[in-house]
Amino acid sequence: ELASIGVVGMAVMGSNLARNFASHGHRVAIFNRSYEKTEKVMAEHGEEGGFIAARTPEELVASLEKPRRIMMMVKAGAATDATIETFVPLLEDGDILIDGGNAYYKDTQRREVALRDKGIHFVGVGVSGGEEGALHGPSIMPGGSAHSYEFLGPLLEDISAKFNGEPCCTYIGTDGAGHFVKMVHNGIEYSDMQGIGEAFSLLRAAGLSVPEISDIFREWNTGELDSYLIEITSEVLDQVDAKTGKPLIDVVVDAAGQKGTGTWTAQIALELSVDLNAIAESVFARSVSSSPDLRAALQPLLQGPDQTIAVEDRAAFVEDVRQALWASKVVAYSQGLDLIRVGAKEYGWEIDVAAVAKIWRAGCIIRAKLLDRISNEYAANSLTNLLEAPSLVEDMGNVQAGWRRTLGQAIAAGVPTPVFSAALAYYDSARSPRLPAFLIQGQRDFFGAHTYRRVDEEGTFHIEWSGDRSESKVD
Ligand code: NBP
Repeated sequence: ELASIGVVGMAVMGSNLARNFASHGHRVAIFNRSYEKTEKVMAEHGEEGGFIAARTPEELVASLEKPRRIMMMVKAGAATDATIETFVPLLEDGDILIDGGNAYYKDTQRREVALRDKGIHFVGVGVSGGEEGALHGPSIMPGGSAHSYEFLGPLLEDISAKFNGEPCCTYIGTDGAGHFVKMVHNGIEYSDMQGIGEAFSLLRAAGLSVPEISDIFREWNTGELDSYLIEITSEVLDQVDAKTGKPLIDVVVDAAGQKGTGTWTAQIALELSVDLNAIAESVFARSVSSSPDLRAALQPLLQGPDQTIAVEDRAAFVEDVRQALWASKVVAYSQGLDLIRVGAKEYGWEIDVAAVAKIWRAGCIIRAKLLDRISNEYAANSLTNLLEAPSLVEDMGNVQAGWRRTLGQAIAAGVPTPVFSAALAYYDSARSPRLPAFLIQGQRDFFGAHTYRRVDEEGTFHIEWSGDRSESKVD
């Protein structure tokens, strides 16, 4: 009996996805560059379902139904190109080659074009949810041709996470759209994590103990902030180090790593002129954390307050911090979704933002109660930006006083809050009737004759700054 799908790459993600397909009753052919990993999967999990262990790429291809569906789960970059080179000569017109790795969407666009010329559908698929998600149901963001989704979609929807019975998998758009959306998902993930870190810093600066803060996060997880990342934060905070008896977090080096998707999100935002400052700050926060030379040079020198916050009403302070975290999260999501809107326009993708928010409600790392609300808001209203949603306008209005109080205290105490601060700057910029850009335009016209526009007349204007300072209409 032929297999419905092949999975290439038997490291943790590929083997878990293959097991997920098998546990849903699909026959799966598996292959890994080095056969030992395939053997290990067969030895440990071969009984779980219908696996075909292929020793060679030719064996894998021969074991698949047509049109063939082959999902690569290999290291992003050169490994993906090498795997494509291995399989393409063995494939036929109409076969579907899927890249489920964390590819850069521009690589996906390049690969899609190259394979389209050979009659092969190349489908870049964003997969989120880590190891557990891959095994029990990830959130899946497929790109590629709409035609390929007809053959592939049902299989992917089958193994995806479900939210109220709805699959967390939907066709995103052509070529690199799926990987683009996955990239933005990861950017949002960065800001969610940094925002939680900032809330923690503020609570600790106010003298709360780690177990007390863990309880606060657990409590927050029952309300508007309900999310996977808040939930696991409590668990991380509860962990006691076996060697020292201290909270584990007190012995973990404060240098955050990254693999690139957050950086790509910020880079593309710059490229497409989208204000993504909250997410970008979360990328920079990781950069500064992992700059030991800079920190060692500056930490003993720079002066400022001692990073403690004197709190009279603890409950009120905790509530203010909660509001600051929630508001910053809403801003970061609105920025990420705005990048998707602008990216879609740039690349000609028809991305349904409500559907994207829907498939992020379960399975992925940023799954959160807020996403259900966001998908409903997008479905019910024609929104350019999430912050326009009527119920969010109201709630952001209600929490902004607490958000400002939190930042006032953070700044006075010297506690760094880059995401909370950037998000508030965005909110205030967006609500400003006038931004000081008029002054920048004046300066640009002064030194470079870059011209300016007037509020009361069409056209572009220039002042003879070094002459009689008269205004002329340029066009
Ligand atoms: P890795 O990213 O560690 O990749 C290991 C796999 O790549 C192995 O199967 C390895 O084969 C294969 N490979 C390499 Br390395 N170089 C190769 C080459 N030149 N030709 C063929 N195969 C090659 O595995 P992973 O952590 O399971 O992740 C797989 C993909 O899923 C990655 O793109 C990752 O970014 C993405 N992803 C990961 C997560 C997560 O939570 N880990 C979540 C979402 C997406 P070998 O055994 O022969 O060396």
